[in-house]
Amino acid sequence: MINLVLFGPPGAGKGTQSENLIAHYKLLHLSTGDLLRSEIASHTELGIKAKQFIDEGKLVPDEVVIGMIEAKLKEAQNKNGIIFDGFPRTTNQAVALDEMLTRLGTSITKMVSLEVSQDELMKRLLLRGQTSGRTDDNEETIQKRIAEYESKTRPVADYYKAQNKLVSVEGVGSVEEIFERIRTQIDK
Ligand code: B4P
Repeated sequence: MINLVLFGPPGAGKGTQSENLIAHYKLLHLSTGDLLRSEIASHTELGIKAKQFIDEGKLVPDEVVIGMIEAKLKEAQNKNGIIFDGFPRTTNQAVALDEMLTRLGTSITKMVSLEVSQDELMKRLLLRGQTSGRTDDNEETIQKRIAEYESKTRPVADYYKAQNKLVSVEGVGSVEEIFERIRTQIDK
């Protein structure tokens, strides 16, 4: 099994690169951002709670996202592996993920970290905001999301570095160029 964590700040291109990776390696895609947005659209209790955090640019509490991932992991059984997109975003989530995968007799293969400057992130997300309808793609909320990333999410890279699983990829260039860089790292 190939189990990948796709990592990077908001707008780094995690969702974009996931699409190519899923098709190429036949992986199950688990995006906590997509799962949360789908809960919000369905007006579930979880969605109503999550929306308050997302609209403020804050991370949704760990127990909410960990529970959501645990429920979805069962779907991975007939796949080559899983791509975790936007999860884990805190060290607590990373520890919980390791425990869940150990119980399933598997583990994370690599974490791919997409490196993009803050100016470029802001540019991309403001552009997406013009058409996405996402309530968190406005300048004030993007600033908060980047700050939340720096304080709570960036340390997750050290967690995987300590396990010798972290690989960094330059995340600026065409979508195809970046995909080739990621593929080279995974196939090593
Ligand atoms: P996510 O949905 O994960 O959103 P993201 O970080 O904004 O997106 P991503 O990096 O995937 O960007 P994309 O490819 O779309 O999270 C949203 C919110 O949900 C979080 O803020 C948080 O509140 C909550 N949440 C999610 N997971 C959580 C967790 N585990 N714990 C707690 N809370 C959680 O790319 C962005 C834009 O750039 C797109 O418009 C794209 O077209 C463009 N782009 C991509 N690649 C490009 C390239 N090479 N060149 C130019 N533009 C590019």
